[in-house]
Amino acid sequence: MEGGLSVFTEVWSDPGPCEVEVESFVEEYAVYVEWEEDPGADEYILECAEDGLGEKVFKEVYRGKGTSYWHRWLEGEGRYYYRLLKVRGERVFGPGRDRMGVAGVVRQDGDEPNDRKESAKELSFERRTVVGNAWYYRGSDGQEVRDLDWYKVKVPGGWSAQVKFFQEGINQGDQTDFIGGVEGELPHRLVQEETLLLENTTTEDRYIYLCIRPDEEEFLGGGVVGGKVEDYMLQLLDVQ
Ligand SMILES: [Ca+2]
Ligand SMILES: [Ca+2]
Repeated sequence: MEGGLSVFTEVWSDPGPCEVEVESFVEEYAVYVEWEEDPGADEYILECAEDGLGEKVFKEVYRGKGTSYWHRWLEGEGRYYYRLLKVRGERVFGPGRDRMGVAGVVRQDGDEPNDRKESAKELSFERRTVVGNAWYYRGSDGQEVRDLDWYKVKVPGGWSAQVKFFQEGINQGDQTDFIGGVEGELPHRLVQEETLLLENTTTEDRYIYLCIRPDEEEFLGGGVVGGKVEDYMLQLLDVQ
């Protein structure tokens, strides 16, 4: 009898939390949203509210059994909040916490995903130059959406690699809008055409890592909300 009851409660348990993952700039003018499949739900409802129009007004953009949604054909550059509800029978559960996404005229660079050191992309003599981009946005409710990029260079023991950083439209020697640094050192505001030194102080070949990320205040441009996407370039100069 007890066993039967536990099967009953398991099958008919309420849906779990209504969490969404939101990804910006995967495609031009689009935001990608996904959520985990929940055996406790018959159907999902995804709602969206545009940022910057005062109080958030959520409207249904998807209803169905799927676990992801491409919100396409978004106009211009915009910030959007997404939240999920779950339907089981006649009952609606949620909404969960909303998450911000951003859409615009550009898409993320070809080295994504590289937001963690473990997913760093390699610079080498076969691939000396990399054009990347990164973004930082802050919504009216304080939510932040950001990109950071990890790269690595294989350096022989006792040698160093030199990697030069560029941001278009900045005079040589002026501060760029980016913060960067080599693993193990304090990240700092990058200067136009700055050369980063990736030293391998060990006696064995190893990868030395570097990270590039937006300077939040520069990307906000003095505002409290907003943000931008900006291109940059890295060039492997030398390994010696
Ligand atoms: Ca990037
Ligand atoms: Ca990244």
